[in-house]
Amino acid sequence: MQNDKQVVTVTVNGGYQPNVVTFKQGQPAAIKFIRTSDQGCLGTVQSNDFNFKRALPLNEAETMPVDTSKAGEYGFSCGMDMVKGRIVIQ
Ligand SMILES: [Cu+2]
Repeated sequence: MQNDKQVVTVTVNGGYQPNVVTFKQGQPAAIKFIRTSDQGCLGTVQSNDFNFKRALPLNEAETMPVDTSKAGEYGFSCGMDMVKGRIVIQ
């Protein structure tokens, strides 16, 4: 179906896996973050591009809606902006 929601799960375990997520422009999308390890400084995830900032309790999913109306490259990161991931909308 054309308007199926695109949901990608990103595992947070000292880094982001995957750390590049691709979505189709114009279709509803979200990233589901699941932090499975308290390694590193990844207890918060944020995206200035999508006006999102959320704590990530261990082993609980947090969903970030992604606005796919404009093609381009966007980012997310840990709370200190050190560990980064990319979102590609095309
Ligand atoms: Cu950090």
